[in-house]
Amino acid sequence: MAHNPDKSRPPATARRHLWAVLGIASLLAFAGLVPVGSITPSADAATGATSGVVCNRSSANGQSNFLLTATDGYVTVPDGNSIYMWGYAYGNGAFQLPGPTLCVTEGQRVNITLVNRLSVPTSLQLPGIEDVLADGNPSAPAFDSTGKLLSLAPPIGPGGSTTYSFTADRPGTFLYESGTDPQLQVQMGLFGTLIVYPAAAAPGQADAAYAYDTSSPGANPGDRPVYTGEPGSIYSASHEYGLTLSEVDPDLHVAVEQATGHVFTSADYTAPYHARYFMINGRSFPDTIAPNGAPWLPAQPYSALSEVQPFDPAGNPLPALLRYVSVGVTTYPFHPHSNHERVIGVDAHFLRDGTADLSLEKFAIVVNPSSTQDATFAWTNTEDYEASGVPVAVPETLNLTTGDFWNGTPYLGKTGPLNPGINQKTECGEYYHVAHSHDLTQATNYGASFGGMLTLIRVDPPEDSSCG
Ligand SMILES: [Cu+2]
Repeated sequence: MAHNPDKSRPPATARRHLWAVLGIASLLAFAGLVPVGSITPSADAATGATSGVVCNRSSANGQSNFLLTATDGYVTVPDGNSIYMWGYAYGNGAFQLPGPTLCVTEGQRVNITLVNRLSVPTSLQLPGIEDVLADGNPSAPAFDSTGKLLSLAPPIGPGGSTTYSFTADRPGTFLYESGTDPQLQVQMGLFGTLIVYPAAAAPGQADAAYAYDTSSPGANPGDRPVYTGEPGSIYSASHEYGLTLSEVDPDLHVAVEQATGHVFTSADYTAPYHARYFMINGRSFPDTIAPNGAPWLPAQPYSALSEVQPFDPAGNPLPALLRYVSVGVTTYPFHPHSNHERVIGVDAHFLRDGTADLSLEKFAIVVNPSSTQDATFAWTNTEDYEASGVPVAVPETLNLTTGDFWNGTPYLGKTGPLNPGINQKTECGEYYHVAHSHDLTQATNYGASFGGMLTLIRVDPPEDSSCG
């Protein structure tokens, strides 16, 4: 398969531009903590939030019905490159990466119709979901006449469609992805998240039985558990985030784009596999921290920024929830700076043995391919940053280039005069921790450090809820 490898290389000018944008903030970021200016919010129409899970719901008569279209499009990466992808559109809408997050309630019958607008056969598989029907028949693997596996689910030819039906019989975080030649089609972008919420506490429903502490003045009727009947899985419903980890070999994508006249499969790609881009929610840093629905990322709608306020037993007692999904070909050791995260569930199973709660705090959230993990996170100010400031040396003003990601102060909850010529900074007094793959070759954009599978955790001062 002949293709032009130069097409996948970002221009040098784009790489230099990236460095200019990141500048001093990146250095501070890897020193441990980075204070940044506020990002202009672009409110998500569905939730009103600038980050966090954006649910697609389509529930009627106790069932959830979704339409997905397998199609193609392009995503952008921070070095200026544009990458050909396949992906799932919501309904008849536009291509997006990752596919739309589908939210259903435990016990519901779920029907997902997949329309194939690609030039190759495809299908849908839902790891961990049992008794899936495809157009009313068991969704079984398909083999050719010699017994070779063709597809993990009945393949849908170009222009065709299939409806998958199943009962969401347990809550948790699932993924959906291509079941046909997945080593190629998932790499190309055919993946998304399925969230099953507990029946007892569906989104927006209060459920006193799960209240963290009903005597607490901070008890929030919107708080809910990840897992039915598991108080250890309760989180703040307004602080729920999805982090889908993936990677891209751009040469492979060029080869697929340029293939014409035959069905391109993973067997046709004989060049060495070499991932150059590493993504969270289909974005590479610094795009990962842009808000949901950022207009300059039309095909990559999901932010990977997490937003919390300091833990407070009275005012903010509940942790945030991070739903990790991996669709890569390797294991990603994802490390959030600051406080550890508590892994409470793996592959939509709460971690327990009998009566023993087996959830555990982790330095690195190690997410395996085609696997999910649920982790809770509460930020406690163990270093007393509010009093002592961030432990990085602030450069002299003469040595400082003030860019998009520097707010002029290293202190949480402190605001002050703006640097000369700087407007609309230091709006919230918030600051940011880095969270990234601890395999630092994956925190890169085509080899350039401080990119890729890297995002931020935003900590807002407790007294200013309007910035949360
Ligand atoms: Cu780090």
